[in-house]
Amino acid sequence: MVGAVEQYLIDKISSEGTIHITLIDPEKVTLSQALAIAETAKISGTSAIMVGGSTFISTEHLDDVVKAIKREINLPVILFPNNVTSISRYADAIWFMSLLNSTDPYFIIGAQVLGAPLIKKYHLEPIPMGYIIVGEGGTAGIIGKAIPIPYDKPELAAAHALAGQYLGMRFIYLEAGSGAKNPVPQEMIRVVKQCISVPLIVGGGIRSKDQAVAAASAGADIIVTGNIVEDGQVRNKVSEIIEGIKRGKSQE
Ligand code: 1GP
Repeated sequence: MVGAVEQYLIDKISSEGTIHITLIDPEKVTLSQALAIAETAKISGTSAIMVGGSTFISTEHLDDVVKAIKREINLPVILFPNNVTSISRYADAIWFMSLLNSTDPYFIIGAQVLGAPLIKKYHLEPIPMGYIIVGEGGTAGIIGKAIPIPYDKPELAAAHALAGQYLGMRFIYLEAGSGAKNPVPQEMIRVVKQCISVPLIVGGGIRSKDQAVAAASAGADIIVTGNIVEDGQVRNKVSEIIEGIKRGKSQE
């Protein structure tokens, strides 16, 4: 069943074309920094806040970050978990994600089995998503024991994405890894997008308006940026990226 947050994302994508989501890694920010990022990102036109990181996190700090964001801004907060410890009862929804190209069954179905009862107990909205690590893969690739799909093998990314869709996942995420030197190339986005009919999320290493516009025009429905909001230039950067995406779409 499609829940309220998922419906909100779908409606936004159909009315605006590509949308932007801001990722906050609770491990990298204090409470007040998280709040400042979320507020400025909202003003800049971001559509939702994702909270999560690739490594270790105290659930207490995660809860505090999510609560603070929820108190201050009225955007959906979606958890982006790396493990069962990344579940906060205070969020609105959670990407219920499987790392499709992991070599470890724990990241494909194990953590999900452990987390599912907690998600039910907390009344979090699960949004089924197939997660595919590409290119360098970064920390997420190492932690998730993935075999990252090389950028020159877009057809392999498309096969993974289609398999995810056929398994019932309602979003597909192409992840280059946070801070990746090179974001997902246009060709890979294009080939994957042509193959699937569910919304495509693209993230990792997107730092400039041009990179965001390139991803949007290749077919990304959702663009996620994280790192750029942690360096104190959130307003300029996020506004620039969102304006670029919108302008790019209106010129198509
Ligand atoms: C990481 O895709 C996200 O999971 C965002 O990456 O931090 O490089 O923007 P950046």
